[in-house]
Amino acid sequence: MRGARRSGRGVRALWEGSVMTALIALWRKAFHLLFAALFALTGMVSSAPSDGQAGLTLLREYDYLYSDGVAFCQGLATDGESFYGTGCVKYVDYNAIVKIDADTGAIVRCNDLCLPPEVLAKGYSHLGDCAYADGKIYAACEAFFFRDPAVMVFDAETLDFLEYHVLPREGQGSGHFPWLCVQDGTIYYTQSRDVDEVRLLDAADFSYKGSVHMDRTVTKITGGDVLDGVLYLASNVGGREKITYSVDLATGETKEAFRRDTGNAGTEAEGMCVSRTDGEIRFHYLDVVPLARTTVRTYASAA
Ligand SMILES: [Ca+2]
Repeated sequence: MRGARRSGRGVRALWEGSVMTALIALWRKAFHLLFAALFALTGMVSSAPSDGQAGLTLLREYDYLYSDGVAFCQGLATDGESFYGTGCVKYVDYNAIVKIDADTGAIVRCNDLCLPPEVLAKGYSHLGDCAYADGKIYAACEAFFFRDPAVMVFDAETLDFLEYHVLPREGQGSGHFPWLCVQDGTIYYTQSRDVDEVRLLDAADFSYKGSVHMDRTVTKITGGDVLDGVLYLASNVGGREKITYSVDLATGETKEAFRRDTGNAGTEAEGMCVSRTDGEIRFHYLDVVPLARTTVRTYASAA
């Protein structure tokens, strides 16, 4: 009897889930047409972005209208072959994870409403920057009132939700948890504003490993990734030019590494990731003009 009740609920949840997915698909089509018409009428709102001023050369950009780009307006990760993106719309409990062909920019898979109802019920609403490691996507996630921020884990192939882990109390700080990255079994993260330390988790059991003190304070940090012992932090301080900081993880020395002209003063710098393929180092950034477009920009580094 109990089993029958459970399966009845399961069928209803499945039906409700497919109705929601169909509604989102319809919404997406309608808004795609609307935005395409709008941009055709008004032309591009951005001037062409130029190269990073200190050692970044723009190689490629993939541009998406809001109807598609909302699904990855927060986080960006790569395994070398694909990009992975995370997105959310606060207050309406919309959240998503996508997989993008890195060679073409085509969205090959999208999991709308990727957080299960029991996780949403705990107040988790804001997916931030994400990272790829060992076939999984890890994403920073904040809850209402910044209580108990958690790492959400997804299968990188299916994009299905796997599990979540609340940050240990001593590593929660202000509760702001905008981004994370994973490198050699360690999860790195910071809070968003007035950042003067990098916090570390053990990726195996999500226990707190301590922090690296930075020798200067930076702010509005929305993404980060580690390369060769250096943590790169994307900042969303206003204006069309966006700063990337570097933090030497051995000494805490923090410097401005790059400035990028995004071509639009309304751009928000969101998630980022760094990749190395055949010795070629690439910096990838997610630039979002709210309610308009999401752009993935790839740069070569002279460093
Ligand atoms: Ca990332």
